[in-house]
Formats: sequence, C-alpha cells, structure tokens
Amino acid sequence: MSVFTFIRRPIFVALLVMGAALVVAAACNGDDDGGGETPVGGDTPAAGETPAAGGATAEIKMLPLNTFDRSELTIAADTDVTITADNTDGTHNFAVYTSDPAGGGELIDQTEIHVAPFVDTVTVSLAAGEYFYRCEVHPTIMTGTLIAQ
Ligand SMILES: [Cu+2]
Repeated sequence: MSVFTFIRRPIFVALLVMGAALVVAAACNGDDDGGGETPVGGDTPAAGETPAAGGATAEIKMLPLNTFDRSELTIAADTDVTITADNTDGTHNFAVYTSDPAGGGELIDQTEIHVAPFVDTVTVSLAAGEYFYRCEVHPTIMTGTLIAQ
C-alpha cells in the first residue's frame, strides 16, 4: 500500500486537489464555444455525489456530536478513488469495509485515528457495489454506506 502511504501526506493531497481543480477549469473552458450551455462556474460538486470529472476523489466530514456529514457516499467504480476524511471535531477515523464487520465484513483500508482538526485520506479501487464505512472510535453510531458505481 505504498500509494496509500504516499498519498496521505497533506501537501500531496493539496496538490492533488489543486490539480483536479485545474482539470475541471480546463474542461469548463472547453465548453466556451458560444453554444447554449450555461457554465456552472463556482458550483463545486458536493462531496459524495456524482464524482467530479476524472472521478478520482470524494470527501466526507466528521462533524460535532460524533456524526459524519453523510450516511451515504458514492464513488466511481473500478478506479483509484481518494476519499478525503475531514475531521472537524472530536477524535475519529474513516474505515472502509466490504460490508458491516458486525456481519463479517472485512476491512479494506482506513485512516489513522486523529484528533480534530485533521484531514487524512484513504485510496480505494472498488468493483461496483455497496460497501460499508465507519469510524472505529464510534463504530455503532458513525456508519454509512459506500456505493461504487
Ligand atoms: Cu468517530
């Protein structure tokens, strides 16, 4: 998992995000041909919805009261996707499983456990299907469904 180790360096993540933004900006400029399309400038896709162009990133936040900002996260299937876990409050991590480990699901990858504020990443490449995520510190109340499609 050398890629995972490398990619968790915050500076690399920052560069990755900037690079993705440039790609999106370039793609938008390509539409500037007088056609009827209205540019959606400034409309940053909400994390966890349809993956951005390139489909390689997603984001989830840990919020006060030991909650994730979403109970469902959708990513692109069959490609490396870097999921950024933005811990804004408390002590948490982000762990991806094949399914709920309470039912025998196996760990795919996870971040370290961090005290907020902290940003860490997990990179996964998953076949289409439903998976499970949770925080290991709060495994019964911080859970969600990861959908690869
Ligand atoms: Cu937690």
